[in-house]
Amino acid sequence: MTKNLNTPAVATLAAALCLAALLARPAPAGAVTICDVQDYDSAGFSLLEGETVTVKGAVIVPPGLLQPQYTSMYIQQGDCGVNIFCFDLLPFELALGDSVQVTGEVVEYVSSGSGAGATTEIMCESLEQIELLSTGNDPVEAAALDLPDVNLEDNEGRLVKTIGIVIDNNFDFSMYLGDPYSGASVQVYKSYIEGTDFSVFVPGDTLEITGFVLQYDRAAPYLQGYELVPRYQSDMQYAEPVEPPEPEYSAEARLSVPARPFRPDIGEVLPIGYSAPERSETTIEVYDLQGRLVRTLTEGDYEGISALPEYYKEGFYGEGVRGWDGRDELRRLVPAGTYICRLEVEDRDGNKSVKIAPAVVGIKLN
Ligand SMILES: [Ca+2]
Repeated sequence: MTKNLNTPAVATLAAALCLAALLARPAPAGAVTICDVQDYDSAGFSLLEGETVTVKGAVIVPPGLLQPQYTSMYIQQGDCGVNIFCFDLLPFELALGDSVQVTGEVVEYVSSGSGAGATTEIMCESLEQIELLSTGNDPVEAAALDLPDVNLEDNEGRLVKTIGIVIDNNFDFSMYLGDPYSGASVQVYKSYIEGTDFSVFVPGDTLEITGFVLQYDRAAPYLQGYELVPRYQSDMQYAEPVEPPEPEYSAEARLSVPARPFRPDIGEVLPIGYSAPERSETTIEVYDLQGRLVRTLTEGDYEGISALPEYYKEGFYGEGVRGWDGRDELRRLVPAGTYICRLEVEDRDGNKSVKIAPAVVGIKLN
């Protein structure tokens, strides 16, 4: 029996919802979220480019900090921020955390001269389009990002913070923060007015920098050319050196055995590749198709080979290659045929994982 949705109760609920919608304060025409404004196409441009929208957000870069002669500020809502630009100066001050509502046209600023830019702006036509909704709020907390995750279109206009090492600089306008483990770097750029003094830092300093992400890309598609812009000197703090990242192991063990037959009778050895979580107990065995244990490869015929960098190896037990020479425990050559390699791993928490793969012992075909 199927339920009939056209019951009086459902009809009453729908009517109540309609009434609630009518009673709610109507949203301004064109009301969208800042994340809607920052949603982008394959060229890196806003999907709302050219449209007039109304957004709400909290001030993360107040007017007056970037440009003295215009109103240029950044506001953020959720994980998305955007530049607000007016040619006129705002007649009132705004503080960090103030909540504002802004109406304006979504513009992708690209310099007609250099073709560079692609920072998304909401351009207001009159200052009446900027309305202060509330003041005295807590400032927006900067999102803590790993350095390689800063240079993304998703972060443009947003307040973020990251830790890196000063690796290179033109201390007048910009310096570079690097991540020694991934090789990624981020350009840190000076805010337009007095802002920030990079000359107090030297290469090798580890800094945590808070700032908004600006884009100054030089060619389409506009998905590169990001700069991290600290607003104040206090946005740049000395920090502890970055720890090497935890090696990424899958929680599961992996076993890899070549599918081709190997010829132990002429001295070939089958390389059995495996990996396992750090410091786990690892056993590799070979069985015949009747389920009889043929050989335990607890002692590698090959040395374990780890492709990981040196600093990962400490305490590391379990990625590498074991060789099977096609012999049983008594070192007798096994008959040609199919065998089963079995990897059993028990991690530090006692979780067991078993993987099997076939191995084929071949013979010379006349
Ligand atoms: Ca952009």
